[in-house]
Amino acid sequence: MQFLQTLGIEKENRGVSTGLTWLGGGKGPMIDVVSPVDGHAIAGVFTATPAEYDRAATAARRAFLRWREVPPPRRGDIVRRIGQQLRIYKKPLGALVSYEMGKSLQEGLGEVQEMIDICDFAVGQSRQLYGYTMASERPEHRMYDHYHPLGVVGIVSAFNFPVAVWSWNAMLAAVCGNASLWKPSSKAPLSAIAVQHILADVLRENDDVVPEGLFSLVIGSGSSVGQRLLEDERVPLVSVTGSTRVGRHAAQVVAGRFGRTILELGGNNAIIVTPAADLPMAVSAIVFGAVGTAGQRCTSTRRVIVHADIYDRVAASLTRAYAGLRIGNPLDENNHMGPLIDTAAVADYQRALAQVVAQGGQVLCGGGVMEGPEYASGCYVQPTICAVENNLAIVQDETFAPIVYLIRYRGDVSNAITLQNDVPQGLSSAIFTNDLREAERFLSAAGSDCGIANVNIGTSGAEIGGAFGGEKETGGGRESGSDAWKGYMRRQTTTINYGRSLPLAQGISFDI
Ligand code: UN1
Repeated sequence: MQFLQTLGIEKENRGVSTGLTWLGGGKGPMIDVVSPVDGHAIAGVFTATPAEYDRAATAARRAFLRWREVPPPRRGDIVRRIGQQLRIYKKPLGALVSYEMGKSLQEGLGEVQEMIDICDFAVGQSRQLYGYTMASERPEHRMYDHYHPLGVVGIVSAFNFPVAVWSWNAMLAAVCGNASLWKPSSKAPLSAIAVQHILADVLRENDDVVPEGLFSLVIGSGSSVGQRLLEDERVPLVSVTGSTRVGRHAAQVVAGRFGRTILELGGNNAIIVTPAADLPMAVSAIVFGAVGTAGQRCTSTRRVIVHADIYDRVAASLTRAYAGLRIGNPLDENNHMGPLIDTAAVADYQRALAQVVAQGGQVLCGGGVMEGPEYASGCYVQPTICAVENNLAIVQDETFAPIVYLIRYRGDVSNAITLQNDVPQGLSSAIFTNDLREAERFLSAAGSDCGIANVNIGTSGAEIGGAFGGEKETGGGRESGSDAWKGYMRRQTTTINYGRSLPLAQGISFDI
């Protein structure tokens, strides 16, 4: 466990930081972080007291007031340095993510790569905070819009992407001139502490431009720290990744004070497989999408909607592929899938499977909890395939586990699209087909209703260059690429009169 030392993780860690200063010397309750990989206690984290939360939020607000005046490309230069630092620490940080929350090492490294990628993206963005220039209807007038920094951005991240989601938000927020205040999941706080340590050199070497508080961290429970953050008038935007239940509460509290939210909530992502699909490709995509991160990505493949003519073939290929999956320590690169986050998640997995059966579905393969010395943490489960109808209550719900539902469709691709859209969530979706008409139908206005719609690619593993997020109960927010940066700024419309008279818009005359 050399990576723990490399990343500055100690037996007991303070859980509040304003950058170079650590607060939280042991007054708040302690979280004992246990690895789902081997059940060992990794380290303890002291959570924030209300007073410590307040100090961090005050520091973040103060940092914003200075940082907003730093020219954006100069801000981008700091983000570039953060990206460099992440390159140096990619391996140990990827390993810690894997050990703390259980995703495979490959995916842990991929998550850190996602951080590096968003840094690069944000550096470029720092020179491109474009607004439009509009044509004024009045003579000798000029009109344009201008994007200004917003303030402190609250970032509530989930255990499944304990570091990447922070970076999508924090790096864009930073180039846009904002400070950020990060509340990571209390199920994966060590990865957040490690990131804060990784930033330290950059902050120290650039303390002439980077104010203390620019990247602040507050670890604590949802009811103490989380609720405080949602209610905090100093935080004009809160970006929340988590369950629909958490997001609905956050949206209401923040809207109650006219704050903004960016919500990235549950998904119930489907892959449609039509008779015109390349089946081996479709099967690979389904397996990665369903078992990657042990089915705990928001974008995990939860439903596979297959044409009746090829249903049996797809079911057989999938079952064969599942039989070859190796489950075990995710740091061992021979394994495909690691554990779930904790034993409560295992109980959810078991409960969901019991409901599948009770509601008339069928478990085709898997369905059990792994036993044996390698699985002593009690968090390892078998990846599972079920045959179901789309309208079962359990299928309409997001279960954060490696359970994939096979659903049959008949006739035209529009029937598959109807099934795919017939769930409350709307994050990611995909179709496997080599038929242009089917693909374009799926992408059309009458097609997928999700924020992400892929052709011949699975539902998970989006690149950072596109806007990430979804519709309906997924919350409607967009993070990461495209023009998601605009969500972190306030738009100002300016009209300038360079003439000698004062014509009114809409031709109104008003003489005094
Ligand atoms: C999430 O699960 O919250 O598209 C994020 C993906 C990753 C991000 C998932 N790039 O699967």
